[in-house]
Amino acid sequence: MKNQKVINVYQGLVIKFKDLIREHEIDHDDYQELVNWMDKLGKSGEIPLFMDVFFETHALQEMYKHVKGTEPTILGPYYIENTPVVENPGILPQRDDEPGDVLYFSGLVKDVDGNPLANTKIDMWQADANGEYSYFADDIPKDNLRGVFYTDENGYFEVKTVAPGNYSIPADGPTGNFLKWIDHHPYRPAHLHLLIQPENGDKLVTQIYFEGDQYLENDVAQGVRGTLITKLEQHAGAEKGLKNYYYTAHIDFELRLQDKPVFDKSIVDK
Ligand code: MBD
Ligand code: FE
Repeated sequence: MKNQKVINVYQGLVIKFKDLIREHEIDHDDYQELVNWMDKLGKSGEIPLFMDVFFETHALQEMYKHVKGTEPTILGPYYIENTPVVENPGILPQRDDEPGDVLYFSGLVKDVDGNPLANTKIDMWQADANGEYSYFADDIPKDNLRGVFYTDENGYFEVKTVAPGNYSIPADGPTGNFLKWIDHHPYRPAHLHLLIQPENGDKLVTQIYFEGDQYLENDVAQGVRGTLITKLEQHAGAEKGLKNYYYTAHIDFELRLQDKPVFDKSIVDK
């Protein structure tokens, strides 16, 4: 695979790096430290994490700066393909004693002209109430809080899950070290991940956030967009036969069917 734009970015990095070395009068010990840190980043498997935290959001903003509809945001490093298909309305796979507050999350999927999009595939994944993702934390069952469902004939879906917890990116590895050095906390606001694939059109990679979250303004990964914030509405549990209160959250999506492909395969020259 040869992608000239990617080559240009790497070449630009080499040039900028030389400038930085000169600007900061880097000596050989400094240089060795840099190499060691990069080596650790690679060996720890955190390169995707580091890239997604610091750069992915900018690539998406560049790509969508001139288009209307729901804004895309970071895919992040924790997406898993082909998780279980669940009913709509349905329940995201979860433990019998899944910790956290029950959340009924619903949405209406339309195109940018307001036409409902039936049979749209929605891939959803999220951290549990403790901020941990299945597949990336020990002792969480496979596919926990991950699933795929399809919108009904009105473009509507509803899925029962739990409210995601505040999320900290791993703080002990090379990415966490780097954040300490630059004096930044490792938190992201609580979020739901969605990958939305309409029958005819391009997919939308996005996330949902909630009003009042203390990290909306200073997300370590800068993934928050105004159109992606909704509200957690609290309800008395009795009406759903629950002992505790529960939440609902709703959001409308406006998908671009032709404006601009999300992944333009034509720029990749195999
Ligand atoms: C996440 O859960 C995430 O959503 C992003 C964007 C980066 C790191 C971890
Ligand atoms: Fe995430």
